[in-house]
Amino acid sequence: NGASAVPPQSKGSWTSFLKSIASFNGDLSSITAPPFILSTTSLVEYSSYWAEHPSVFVAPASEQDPAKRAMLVLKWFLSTLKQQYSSRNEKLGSEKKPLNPFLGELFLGRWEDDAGTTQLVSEQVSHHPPVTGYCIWNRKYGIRLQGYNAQKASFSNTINVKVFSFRKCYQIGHAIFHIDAFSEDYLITLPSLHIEGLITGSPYVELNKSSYIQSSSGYTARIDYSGKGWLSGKKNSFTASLYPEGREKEPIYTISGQWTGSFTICDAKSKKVVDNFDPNVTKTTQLIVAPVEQQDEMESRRAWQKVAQAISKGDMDTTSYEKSIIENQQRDMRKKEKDEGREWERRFFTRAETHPVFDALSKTIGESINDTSTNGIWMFDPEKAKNLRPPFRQQ
Ligand code: HCR
Repeated sequence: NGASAVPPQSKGSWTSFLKSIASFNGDLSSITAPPFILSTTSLVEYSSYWAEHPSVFVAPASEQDPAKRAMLVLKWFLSTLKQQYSSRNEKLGSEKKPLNPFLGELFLGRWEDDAGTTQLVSEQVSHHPPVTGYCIWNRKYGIRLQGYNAQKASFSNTINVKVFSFRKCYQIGHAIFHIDAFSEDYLITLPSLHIEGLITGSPYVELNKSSYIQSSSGYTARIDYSGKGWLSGKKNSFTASLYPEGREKEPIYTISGQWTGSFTICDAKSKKVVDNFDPNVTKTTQLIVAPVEQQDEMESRRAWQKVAQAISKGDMDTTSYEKSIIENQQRDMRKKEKDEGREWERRFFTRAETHPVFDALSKTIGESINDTSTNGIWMFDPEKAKNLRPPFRQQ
């Protein structure tokens, strides 16, 4: 309705913020934003959105039929979208600017529910450019998701009140979903997104274009996103289809609906509904994170504790003071590493020369690895995960 969510005292700083992003191309973290739009959560925590429904995450492992299994992987992927892209609006009223993780920042946790224990390791593997690596696994079901991502933002150059948007925030990176029992891999590409609602101070994410899931068992899933469905007129609409690789015209399953609402999965031939999902009905499982006092110094909530407290109080002086302590420490560490001719040793990830799984699956869907935008190819190293502290040790 055009009503502004910008608090009266922040009107001026919001306008300068919009101006600075309009004339800017690149890394969002370097822009100063007014306090009302700052989040107390670091981007390294966002990896947890992948598995907030652990039972949906592990379901493919129990399906014997390869086509149905690929459909269940697609269903799980679609089930994560609301958490990934709209849960923050629901909780906080709008998208906020997340804390920009420092190199080596960690976010560790686990989910305990009907699916058993599902574990999460998320690590900031690069600061310039910002890249987050993650691995989520459930030993009982032999399921593992690993990936890393960076964002590349570009902005429209003119502030045109009607169409101003923080455009084309491409997500660079990918995820690999692995099922032990069938030695199967699924390459998942990420949808590109843009931010709407900036003018009124209530930014939110819209997904656009398409994303894919390619399986090593020979199935391709394609998901097409549209802001308002051209058939239903509803926001956050999408259509998806699952087909044998190279035979897009012969779908086995078709899916349509809203990623923030319900969607139905149909058998493409009989048109019968075979499954459905509603993120508003299926409860999420709460992630268990160690109390801050027991966390490692590099763990996100411990490291950012004072900054987060200051942001919550709206105390900008303390926010910048506490932030600069972290930044200075980081600068000193980088200098020391440079002087000693070494690089920061990532706690759980290792830089690789090639990515055989990606290379094997990416051709059909026209993806290529962009290792300069992500400061390398990042692989989770299970050996390093043996060092997880007791409650999080590999199960
Ligand atoms: C774009 C975004 C930061 C990146 C976030 C990512 C891509 C991170 C990886 C997760 O798996 C998926 C994911 C979900 C988020 O929706 C996405 C964020 C949405 C907004 C945020 C911007 C940097 C926020 C800008 C807000 C400013 C303009 C006030």
